[in-house]
Amino acid sequence: MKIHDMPGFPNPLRVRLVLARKGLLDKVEFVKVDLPAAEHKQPPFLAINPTGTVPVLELDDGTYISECTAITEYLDNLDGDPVLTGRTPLEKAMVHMMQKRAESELIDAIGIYFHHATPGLGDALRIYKSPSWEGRTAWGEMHRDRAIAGMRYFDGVLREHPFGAGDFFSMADTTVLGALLFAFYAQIPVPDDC
Ligand code: GTS
Repeated sequence: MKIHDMPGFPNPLRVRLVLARKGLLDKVEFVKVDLPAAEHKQPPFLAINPTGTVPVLELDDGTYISECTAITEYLDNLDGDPVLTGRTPLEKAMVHMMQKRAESELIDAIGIYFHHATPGLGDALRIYKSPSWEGRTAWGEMHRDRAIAGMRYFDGVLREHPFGAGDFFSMADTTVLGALLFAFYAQIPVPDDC
């Protein structure tokens, strides 16, 4: 298997955490995609993932799987022991729900802020993002507040439970951790009281 990604970036981290948890790190080859140079927006990469994002999992039969959640489900079920996506119907539902909350209220909100209210990844990507970041778009700024609200939400969750979806480390936690790395990059500090 190959993972097309950029080391040290937040969404790639989500899948690298899964690979580590599943003991699969030595089963994959990492292929670096140069995001600041907009390699992921060029035709060769768009042919493997039309949404132009990393990470992408490439299987030995030539199948490409994008979206961290889909990659996680595939990797988690490979050995018939799905520890990250839940074993029972209730666990699966809780992981799905909390992962989605972590995605929309944290990592996606931070991404919108980073790409639309800050210089983001630089000039090569400008045409794919907000044209007026110098004005720090209100839409982008709004998502900073949304991300902070998301941090407060997960702070409350983690005061009640050891992990994001209950009492075991799951895909919801990989999304929260990726989001916190992204928040660090984007300079959105976690509130002191969290
Ligand atoms: N929903 C996607 C997933 O789950 O894989 C999000 C993937 C994503 O946004 N990846 C970022 C990307 O490729 C990389 S990261 O910086 O967020 O880690 N962004 C490229 C772009 O131009 O938006």
